[in-house]
Amino acid sequence: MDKPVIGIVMGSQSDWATMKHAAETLKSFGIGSEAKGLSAHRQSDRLHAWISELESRGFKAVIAGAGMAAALPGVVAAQTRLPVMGVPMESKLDGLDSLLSIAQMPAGIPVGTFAIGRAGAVNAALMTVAILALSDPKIAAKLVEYRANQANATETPRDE
Ligand code: RP5
Repeated sequence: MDKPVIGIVMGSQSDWATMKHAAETLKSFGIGSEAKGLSAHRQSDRLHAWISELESRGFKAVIAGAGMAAALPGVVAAQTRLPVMGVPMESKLDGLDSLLSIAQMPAGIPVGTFAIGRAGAVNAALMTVAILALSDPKIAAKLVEYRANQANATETPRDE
């Protein structure tokens, strides 16, 4: 596994059950990630310290997951020029609270916002894979292979 190039940050330990799917997806492509639990509300100083070093450490993107009043992805995006993928957690209002908190960013500071829960964590990781694939032919080839395997696996329904 190469050195981490994708940051994965979440607002709580309770988010890891969802966010681990982003880490596992990146790992399946041989892409290293660094996971941190750093709440925008509870650990704002530590969060700032972590974000402020990402670019100089060679990171390429950040996946940020949070629930409820999910400020974290926007707060991360405000402090880095790296692309930020936001993953809404399933939470008190079935995740709609998280989804709207992450998606409704004012113009100027974008957060790419994904589906609620596991699907969002997987797709956020796949989006970062696609970004890395733009400048890495090996990752691009793996992404093509992943898509082909997915298509083959879906064609013949089976018991799981
Ligand atoms: C958010 O509040 C976290 O991202 C989490 O999804 C939610 C609840 O946090 P806990 O009370 O489980 O720590 O900040």
